[in-house]
Amino acid sequence: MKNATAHQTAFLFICSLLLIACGKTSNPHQNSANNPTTNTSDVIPIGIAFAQTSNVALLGQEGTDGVKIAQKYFNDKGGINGKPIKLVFQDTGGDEAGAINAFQTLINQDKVVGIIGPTLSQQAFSADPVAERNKLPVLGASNTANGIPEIGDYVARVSSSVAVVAPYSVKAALQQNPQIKRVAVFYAQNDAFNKSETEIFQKTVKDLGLNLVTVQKFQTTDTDFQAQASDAINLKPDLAIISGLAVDGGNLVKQLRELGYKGLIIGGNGFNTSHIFSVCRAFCEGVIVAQAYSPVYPSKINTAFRKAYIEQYQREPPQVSAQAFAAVQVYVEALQSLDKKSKINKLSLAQLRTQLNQELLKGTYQTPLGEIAFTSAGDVIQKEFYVAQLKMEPNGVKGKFSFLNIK
Ligand code: 1QQ
Repeated sequence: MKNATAHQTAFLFICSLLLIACGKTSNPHQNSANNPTTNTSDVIPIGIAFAQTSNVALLGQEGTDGVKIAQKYFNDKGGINGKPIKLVFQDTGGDEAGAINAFQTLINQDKVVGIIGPTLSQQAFSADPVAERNKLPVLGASNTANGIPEIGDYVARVSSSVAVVAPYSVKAALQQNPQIKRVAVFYAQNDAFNKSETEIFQKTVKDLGLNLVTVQKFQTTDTDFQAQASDAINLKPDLAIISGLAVDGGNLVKQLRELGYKGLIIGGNGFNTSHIFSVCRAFCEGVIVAQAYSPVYPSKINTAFRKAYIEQYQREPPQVSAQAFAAVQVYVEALQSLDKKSKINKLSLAQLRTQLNQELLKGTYQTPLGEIAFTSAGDVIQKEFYVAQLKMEPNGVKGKFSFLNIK
């Protein structure tokens, strides 16, 4: 009896090991190095390192939505001179360790030619150096903190910096209410992007001659903002500016309103997702958010992207999805032009990664974001920016980003 139990235990143990192994290889998002589909002679693997789990998953999902539309769009058009691209997904979760793991798997196991990601700047500062050391390009599609392109020669981004985008929302708030004088600023102090964004907001406020009455700090994991909201309200601000991610930022909006704050609210780039609606609901009404993308930008590729997106997801494409699409486009067009110069299947993986990095920085791309190019450091050069205001249906469940006319 004892022996039988021991055998059963051993049997179960082996089974679970097998299950883990099977689970790993049967995951459609994970291609092992032995899988022939990762061989660049059949398809060209591009790594996608977005958050699929954690409190960052909502933003990560919008990136995933955008790259999937791009994969189909560019493969339908013939891929890289006849050869399709294949996106290989690795979940970064919401922290630095998860992003580093995802990068390592994409580089060493999936043998991708380049990476798009990670979702947060906070993760990029840790994970991008891994790509730099391994000499393959990484394109940020949603990293907006100052200093991202400067991480290294292999690091670039299609997501415009907070330094460029954030001031537009302050100007739009002043356009709506020229009486604004007293400004309360809130920011998540445990996140690199939010720390970078609040510096820009605070500088803009001072440059415009407004009175910065308080700077309140919180964590992206916080749910209770009563102390910060009451402290700020006591100072009678007529504008509140929040740099946080969607869930914490949305809850702060809700609690400011519940405590009686009536003035305008600006949300930073962390608010740039329709998932914010379900957090602050009716209290989201009127929140102002600057944008690096407009769904109605008049171009052939944006019209095609928007149509495909609406067909697939039944809503307007958000900024992060458009940026993620643009990142795939940069890889596709840079690979196409590289292939014309020096047949890419003749290159070793190391050569291909290095030459692709050089090639992508040289190009000009007509993307859904408008025309983009790169500085020599790898920062995106983009011309058009926008400001939207959240408009909620009276039931507080559904909402939309309503684009403002800014002068
Ligand atoms: C960053 C960001 C995030 C809010 C985008 C998902 O801009 O971390 O840089």
